[in-house]
Amino acid sequence: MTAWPEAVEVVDSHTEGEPTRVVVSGWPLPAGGSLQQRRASLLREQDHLRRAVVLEPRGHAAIVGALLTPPEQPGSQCGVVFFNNAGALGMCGHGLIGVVRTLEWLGRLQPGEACVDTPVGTVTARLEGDGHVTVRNVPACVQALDVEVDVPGLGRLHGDVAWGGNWFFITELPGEPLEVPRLPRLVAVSQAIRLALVEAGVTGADGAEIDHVELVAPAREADARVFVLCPGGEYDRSPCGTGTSAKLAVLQARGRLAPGQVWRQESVTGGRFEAWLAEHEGRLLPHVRGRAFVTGRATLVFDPRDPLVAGIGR
Ligand code: PYC
Repeated sequence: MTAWPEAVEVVDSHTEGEPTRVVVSGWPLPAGGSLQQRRASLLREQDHLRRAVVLEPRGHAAIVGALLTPPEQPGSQCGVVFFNNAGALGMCGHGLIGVVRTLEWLGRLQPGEACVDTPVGTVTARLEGDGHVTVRNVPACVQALDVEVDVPGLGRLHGDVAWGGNWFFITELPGEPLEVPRLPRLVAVSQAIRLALVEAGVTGADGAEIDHVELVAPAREADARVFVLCPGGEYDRSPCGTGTSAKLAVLQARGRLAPGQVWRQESVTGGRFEAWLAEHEGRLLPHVRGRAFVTGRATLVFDPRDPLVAGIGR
Protein backbone atom coordinates (compact mmCIF):
# COMPACT_ATOMS: atom_id res chain seq x y z
CA MET A 1 0.00 0.00 0.00
CA THR A 2 1.21 3.52 -0.82
CA ALA A 3 2.50 5.35 2.26
CA TRP A 4 1.35 8.95 2.67
CA PRO A 5 2.87 11.36 5.18
CA GLU A 6 0.48 13.04 7.57
CA ALA A 7 1.22 16.47 6.13
CA VAL A 8 3.82 18.20 3.93
CA GLU A 9 4.71 21.85 4.57
CA VAL A 10 5.52 23.91 1.48
CA VAL A 11 6.48 27.50 0.74
CA ASP A 12 5.62 28.88 -2.71
CA SER A 13 7.48 31.59 -4.58
CA HIS A 14 7.97 32.82 -8.11
CA THR A 15 11.23 33.72 -9.79
CA GLU A 16 10.64 36.23 -12.58
CA GLY A 17 7.21 34.60 -13.00
CA GLU A 18 8.17 30.91 -12.77
CA PRO A 19 6.79 29.14 -9.69
CA THR A 20 8.82 27.12 -7.17
CA ARG A 21 7.27 25.06 -4.37
CA VAL A 22 9.86 24.34 -1.67
CA VAL A 23 9.09 21.32 0.52
CA VAL A 24 10.30 22.29 3.97
CA SER A 25 9.07 19.35 6.09
CA GLY A 26 6.95 16.21 6.17
CA TRP A 27 8.45 14.46 3.10
CA PRO A 28 10.55 11.45 4.22
CA LEU A 29 14.19 11.78 3.16
CA PRO A 30 14.78 9.75 -0.04
CA ALA A 31 17.36 6.97 0.35
CA GLY A 32 21.02 7.56 -0.53
CA GLY A 33 23.96 9.64 0.61
CA SER A 34 24.43 11.61 -2.61
CA LEU A 35 21.97 13.97 -4.25
CA GLN A 36 22.10 11.79 -7.39
CA GLN A 37 21.04 8.77 -5.33
CA ARG A 38 18.32 10.76 -3.57
CA ARG A 39 17.00 11.97 -6.92
CA ALA A 40 16.88 8.38 -8.21
CA SER A 41 15.14 7.07 -5.10
CA LEU A 42 12.65 9.96 -5.13
CA LEU A 43 11.68 8.91 -8.67
CA ARG A 44 11.65 5.19 -7.83
CA GLU A 45 9.96 5.19 -4.43
CA GLN A 46 8.28 8.55 -3.95
CA ASP A 47 6.82 9.35 -7.34
CA HIS A 48 3.35 9.47 -5.78
CA LEU A 49 4.56 12.35 -3.57
CA ARG A 50 6.15 14.18 -6.52
CA ARG A 51 2.85 14.00 -8.38
CA ALA A 52 0.70 14.85 -5.37
CA VAL A 53 2.76 17.94 -4.49
CA VAL A 54 3.12 19.54 -7.94
CA LEU A 55 0.11 18.39 -9.96
CA GLU A 56 -3.53 19.45 -9.71
CA PRO A 57 -5.55 19.54 -7.52
CA ARG A 58 -2.85 20.79 -5.07
CA GLY A 59 -0.60 22.39 -7.67
CA HIS A 60 -0.46 22.91 -11.43
CA ALA A 61 1.67 21.78 -14.36
CA ALA A 62 4.10 24.71 -14.30
CA ILE A 63 5.24 24.29 -10.68
CA VAL A 64 8.80 23.15 -10.04
CA GLY A 65 9.10 21.41 -6.68
CA ALA A 66 12.27 21.58 -4.56
CA LEU A 67 12.80 18.99 -1.86
CA LEU A 68 15.30 20.19 0.75
CA THR A 69 17.63 17.52 2.14
CA PRO A 70 20.67 17.51 4.41
CA PRO A 71 23.82 18.56 2.55
CA GLU A 72 26.06 16.06 0.75
CA GLN A 73 29.25 18.13 1.00
CA PRO A 74 30.77 19.51 4.20
CA GLY A 75 30.18 23.25 4.28
CA SER A 76 27.02 23.22 2.16
CA GLN A 77 23.85 24.78 3.51
CA CYS A 78 21.59 21.97 2.26
CA GLY A 79 20.87 19.65 -0.65
CA VAL A 80 17.98 20.02 -3.06
CA VAL A 81 16.22 17.73 -5.53
CA PHE A 82 14.14 19.61 -8.11
CA PHE A 83 11.11 17.89 -9.59
CA ASN A 84 8.24 18.83 -11.90
CA ASN A 85 5.13 17.49 -13.64
CA ALA A 86 7.23 15.03 -15.68
CA GLY A 87 10.00 13.81 -13.34
CA ALA A 88 13.11 15.32 -11.77
CA LEU A 89 15.58 17.93 -13.00
CA GLY A 90 19.37 17.94 -12.66
CA MET A 91 19.50 21.61 -11.68
CA CYS A 92 17.08 24.48 -11.83
CA GLY A 93 18.29 28.07 -11.87
CA HIS A 94 14.99 29.82 -11.17
CA GLY A 95 14.25 27.12 -8.60
CA LEU A 96 17.50 27.74 -6.75
CA ILE A 97 16.77 31.47 -6.58
CA GLY A 98 13.35 30.54 -5.15
CA VAL A 99 14.94 28.17 -2.60
CA VAL A 100 17.35 30.87 -1.40
CA ARG A 101 14.61 33.48 -0.97
CA THR A 102 12.43 30.89 0.78
CA LEU A 103 15.23 30.05 3.23
CA GLU A 104 15.68 33.77 3.89
CA TRP A 105 11.92 34.17 4.42
CA LEU A 106 11.99 31.28 6.91
CA GLY A 107 14.87 32.97 8.77
CA ARG A 108 17.31 30.19 7.87
CA LEU A 109 19.59 32.26 5.61
CA GLN A 110 21.08 35.76 5.81
CA PRO A 111 22.50 37.85 2.96
CA GLY A 112 25.85 36.40 1.86
CA GLU A 113 27.03 33.26 0.14
CA ALA A 114 25.72 29.70 0.60
CA CYS A 115 26.56 26.43 -1.15
CA VAL A 116 23.76 24.08 -2.15
CA ASP A 117 24.27 20.49 -3.32
CA THR A 118 22.26 19.33 -6.35
CA PRO A 119 22.26 16.08 -8.33
CA VAL A 120 24.61 17.67 -10.90
CA GLY A 121 27.03 19.18 -8.38
CA THR A 122 27.39 21.89 -5.79
CA VAL A 123 26.29 25.38 -6.77
CA THR A 124 26.69 28.64 -4.87
CA ALA A 125 24.11 31.33 -4.28
CA ARG A 126 24.85 34.90 -3.20
CA LEU A 127 21.87 36.57 -1.55
CA GLU A 128 21.95 40.38 -1.63
CA GLY A 129 20.31 42.65 0.94
CA ASP A 130 17.68 43.77 -1.61
CA GLY A 131 16.59 40.19 -2.41
CA HIS A 132 18.54 39.67 -5.65
CA VAL A 133 20.21 36.26 -5.85
CA THR A 134 23.20 35.32 -8.00
CA VAL A 135 23.65 31.63 -8.72
CA ARG A 136 27.14 30.40 -9.56
CA ASN A 137 26.18 27.32 -11.55
CA VAL A 138 28.05 24.14 -12.43
CA PRO A 139 30.13 24.51 -15.64
CA ALA A 140 28.07 24.78 -18.84
CA CYS A 141 29.24 23.24 -22.11
CA VAL A 142 28.45 22.97 -25.79
CA GLN A 143 27.88 19.54 -27.26
CA ALA A 144 27.45 20.62 -30.90
CA LEU A 145 26.94 23.84 -32.84
CA ASP A 146 24.76 24.24 -35.95
CA VAL A 147 23.03 20.89 -35.75
CA GLU A 148 20.60 20.36 -38.63
CA VAL A 149 17.19 18.89 -37.94
CA ASP A 150 14.12 18.45 -40.17
CA VAL A 151 10.98 19.38 -38.29
CA PRO A 152 7.57 18.54 -39.79
CA GLY A 153 5.71 21.78 -40.51
CA LEU A 154 8.81 23.95 -39.94
CA GLY A 155 11.31 22.53 -42.41
CA ARG A 156 15.07 22.31 -41.87
CA LEU A 157 16.35 24.11 -38.75
CA HIS A 158 19.78 24.74 -37.31
CA GLY A 159 20.44 24.86 -33.60
CA ASP A 160 23.02 24.32 -30.88
CA VAL A 161 23.05 21.52 -28.33
CA ALA A 162 24.32 22.74 -24.97
CA TRP A 163 24.18 21.88 -21.27
CA GLY A 164 23.72 24.26 -18.37
CA GLY A 165 22.54 21.80 -15.72
CA ASN A 166 19.93 20.36 -18.14
CA TRP A 167 20.14 19.68 -21.90
CA PHE A 168 18.96 22.33 -24.38
CA PHE A 169 18.45 22.66 -28.12
CA ILE A 170 18.85 26.39 -28.77
CA THR A 171 17.56 27.80 -32.02
CA GLU A 172 16.08 30.90 -33.68
CA LEU A 173 12.77 30.85 -35.59
CA PRO A 174 12.57 34.28 -37.25
CA GLY A 175 8.94 33.76 -38.37
CA GLU A 176 7.73 33.00 -34.86
CA PRO A 177 7.57 36.10 -32.61
CA LEU A 178 8.02 35.21 -28.93
CA GLU A 179 4.87 36.85 -27.59
CA VAL A 180 2.40 35.78 -24.88
CA PRO A 181 -0.66 35.59 -27.21
CA ARG A 182 1.30 33.08 -29.32
CA LEU A 183 2.09 30.72 -26.40
CA PRO A 184 0.00 27.76 -27.69
CA ARG A 185 1.79 27.98 -31.06
CA LEU A 186 5.23 28.29 -29.39
CA VAL A 187 4.54 25.23 -27.23
CA ALA A 188 3.43 23.29 -30.33
CA VAL A 189 6.48 24.20 -32.47
CA SER A 190 8.91 23.51 -29.61
CA GLN A 191 7.31 20.13 -28.99
CA ALA A 192 7.64 19.35 -32.71
CA ILE A 193 11.35 20.26 -32.49
CA ARG A 194 11.84 18.08 -29.40
CA LEU A 195 10.19 15.13 -31.13
CA ALA A 196 12.23 15.67 -34.32
CA LEU A 197 15.45 15.62 -32.25
CA VAL A 198 14.45 12.27 -30.74
CA GLU A 199 13.58 10.87 -34.17
CA ALA A 200 16.85 12.13 -35.69
CA GLY A 201 18.84 10.64 -32.79
CA VAL A 202 20.23 14.04 -31.73
CA THR A 203 21.15 13.79 -28.05
CA GLY A 204 23.28 15.33 -25.36
CA ALA A 205 26.39 13.59 -24.04
CA ASP A 206 26.12 9.83 -23.48
CA GLY A 207 22.81 9.69 -25.37
CA ALA A 208 21.02 11.97 -22.87
CA GLU A 209 17.65 13.14 -24.13
CA ILE A 210 17.43 16.84 -24.95
CA ASP A 211 14.36 17.69 -22.90
CA HIS A 212 14.40 21.50 -23.11
CA VAL A 213 13.98 23.58 -26.28
CA GLU A 214 15.04 27.24 -26.18
CA LEU A 215 13.80 29.61 -28.89
CA VAL A 216 15.81 32.82 -29.07
CA ALA A 217 14.83 36.15 -30.64
CA PRO A 218 16.01 39.77 -30.52
CA ALA A 219 14.72 41.85 -27.59
CA ARG A 220 14.17 45.58 -27.23
CA GLU A 221 15.55 45.99 -23.71
CA ALA A 222 17.72 42.88 -23.29
CA ASP A 223 20.29 41.00 -25.34
CA ALA A 224 17.79 38.28 -26.23
CA ARG A 225 14.24 37.17 -25.58
CA VAL A 226 13.63 33.44 -25.08
CA PHE A 227 10.85 30.94 -24.95
CA VAL A 228 11.83 27.72 -23.14
CA LEU A 229 9.87 24.48 -23.38
CA CYS A 230 10.26 22.33 -20.24
CA PRO A 231 10.20 18.50 -20.17
CA GLY A 232 6.54 18.18 -19.13
CA GLY A 233 5.25 20.37 -22.00
CA GLU A 234 4.99 23.56 -19.93
CA TYR A 235 6.92 26.72 -20.77
CA ASP A 236 9.27 28.52 -18.40
CA ARG A 237 7.81 31.86 -17.32
CA SER A 238 11.33 32.95 -16.30
CA PRO A 239 14.31 33.26 -18.69
CA CYS A 240 15.39 29.80 -17.39
CA GLY A 241 18.58 29.71 -15.32
CA THR A 242 19.99 26.52 -16.79
CA GLY A 243 18.92 27.64 -20.29
CA THR A 244 20.66 30.99 -19.77
CA SER A 245 23.78 29.10 -18.63
CA ALA A 246 23.66 26.90 -21.75
CA LYS A 247 23.25 30.01 -23.92
CA LEU A 248 26.35 31.59 -22.29
CA ALA A 249 28.35 28.48 -23.27
CA VAL A 250 27.16 28.80 -26.88
CA LEU A 251 27.98 32.53 -27.02
CA GLN A 252 31.44 31.86 -25.64
CA ALA A 253 32.04 29.01 -28.11
CA ARG A 254 31.12 31.39 -30.94
CA GLY A 255 33.49 34.06 -29.61
CA ARG A 256 30.58 36.42 -28.87
CA LEU A 257 30.92 36.68 -25.08
CA ALA A 258 34.03 37.53 -23.10
CA PRO A 259 34.43 36.49 -19.45
CA GLY A 260 32.68 39.04 -17.24
CA GLN A 261 30.58 40.46 -20.06
CA VAL A 262 26.95 40.72 -18.94
CA TRP A 263 24.24 39.01 -21.00
CA ARG A 264 20.66 40.07 -20.29
CA GLN A 265 18.15 37.36 -21.13
CA GLU A 266 14.41 38.09 -21.09
CA SER A 267 11.61 35.54 -20.91
CA VAL A 268 8.53 35.40 -23.12
CA THR A 269 6.59 36.94 -20.19
CA GLY A 270 9.14 39.76 -19.72
CA GLY A 271 11.10 38.44 -16.68
CA ARG A 272 14.84 39.21 -16.76
CA PHE A 273 18.06 37.51 -15.72
CA GLU A 274 21.51 39.04 -15.93
CA ALA A 275 24.21 36.46 -16.59
CA TRP A 276 27.93 36.25 -17.17
CA LEU A 277 30.83 33.81 -17.21
CA ALA A 278 33.53 34.23 -14.59
CA GLU A 279 36.49 32.17 -13.54
CA HIS A 280 36.32 30.41 -10.19
CA GLU A 281 39.02 27.99 -9.01
CA GLY A 282 40.32 27.57 -12.54
CA ARG A 283 36.92 26.93 -14.17
CA LEU A 284 34.77 29.32 -16.22
CA LEU A 285 31.38 29.19 -14.52
CA PRO A 286 27.99 30.66 -15.47
CA HIS A 287 26.53 33.20 -13.06
CA VAL A 288 22.81 34.01 -13.20
CA ARG A 289 21.24 36.87 -11.24
CA GLY A 290 17.51 37.37 -10.67
CA ARG A 291 14.77 37.92 -8.13
CA ALA A 292 12.16 35.73 -6.45
CA PHE A 293 9.24 36.56 -4.19
CA VAL A 294 7.50 34.33 -1.67
CA THR A 295 3.79 34.03 -2.50
CA GLY A 296 2.44 31.68 0.16
CA ARG A 297 2.86 28.79 2.51
CA ALA A 298 0.63 25.75 2.85
CA THR A 299 0.14 22.47 4.65
CA LEU A 300 -0.67 19.75 2.11
CA VAL A 301 -2.64 16.75 3.37
CA PHE A 302 -3.31 13.42 1.67
CA ASP A 303 -6.45 11.36 2.18
CA PRO A 304 -5.82 7.82 0.89
CA ARG A 305 -9.56 7.47 0.18
CA ASP A 306 -9.34 10.34 -2.35
CA PRO A 307 -9.23 8.86 -5.89
CA LEU A 308 -7.11 11.88 -6.93
CA VAL A 309 -4.80 11.73 -3.91
CA ALA A 310 -1.77 11.35 -6.24
CA GLY A 311 -2.78 14.21 -8.53
CA ILE A 312 -4.06 14.46 -12.07
CA GLY A 313 -1.69 13.70 -14.90
CA ARG A 314 1.67 12.00 -15.11
O1 PYC B 1 15.51 27.99 -14.37
O2 PYC B 1 16.85 26.34 -14.86
C1 PYC B 1 15.73 26.82 -14.76
C2 PYC B 1 14.56 25.99 -15.11
C3 PYC B 1 14.57 24.73 -15.63
C4 PYC B 1 13.25 24.37 -15.80
C5 PYC B 1 12.45 25.42 -15.38
N1 PYC B 1 13.29 26.40 -14.97
